[in-house]
Amino acid sequence: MTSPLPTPDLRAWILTQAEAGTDPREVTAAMLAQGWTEQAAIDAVERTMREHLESHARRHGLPVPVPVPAPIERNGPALLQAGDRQVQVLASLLHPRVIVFGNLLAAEECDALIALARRQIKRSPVFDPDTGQDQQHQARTSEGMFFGRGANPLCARVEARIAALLNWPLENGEGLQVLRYGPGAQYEPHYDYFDPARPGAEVALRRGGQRVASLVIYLNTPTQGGATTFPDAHLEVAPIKGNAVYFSYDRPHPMTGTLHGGAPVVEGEKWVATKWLRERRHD
Ligand code: PD2
Ligand code: ZN
Repeated sequence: MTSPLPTPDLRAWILTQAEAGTDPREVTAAMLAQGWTEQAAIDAVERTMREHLESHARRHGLPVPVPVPAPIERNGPALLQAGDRQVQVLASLLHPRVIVFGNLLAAEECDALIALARRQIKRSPVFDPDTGQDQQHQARTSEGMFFGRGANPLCARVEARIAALLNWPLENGEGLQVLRYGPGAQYEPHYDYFDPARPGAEVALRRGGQRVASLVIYLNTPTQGGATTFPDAHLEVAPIKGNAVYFSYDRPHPMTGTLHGGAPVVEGEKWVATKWLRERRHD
């Protein structure tokens, strides 16, 4: 059954509540008191917000926002059951949308991923937005490799766990990328989405659409340095073995605030596994 459309007055009231920062649960509760069913109220609020964001984006010549994984709610549980593993929510920032997860991988899983990746690792290419090809680049002095999705039982287990944690289809995920940074190696600040204005984006977007979120999993703890930095948020996430930093971007635009980089490793080495989530199936 389709839900009734909100009237212009109701839309205006929903938007006023959103601007005032009212919890959406309070908004739907007030609608229930007016005789709306719960599902119809949720649909009306979501529709109003989506249409408002879309018309705002169009008026300002910005890309239209798309759905992204939303793994946690505000002030929600500190522990999440992500398939076969209990994961901690260590920190959460609303803008840019960044979440730090603890205990995503067991130490043995981190060690095993490093051992599997080590055999195939080479100097990391960077996606070239002009050609759509991967190229060697000074901005990224790490070495890396990609596992195809489900390349081995460990990757398959980790992918299923990530899909459960993020509540995002497993098929929308790229294969895991493993990077190794030696002493002094870094990854200069960049965005993970494909810049649609660059000619190379078309090739990348054909397979699964845009990237909408990233999950950088720390496979070891460097002795010093190697934080993942978010310059716009003045945030540094410390690389701790088994933990992960998640960030989402609902449109390919700097307004998402998701500029991020890998700070130089000062002592020791740093290993990460990055998972990128697409809008659609990435086959
Ligand atoms: O290793 C990191 O901290 C890092 C930083 C920025 C990884 C990536 N980007 C990435 O894999 O895109
Ligand atoms: Zn990145």
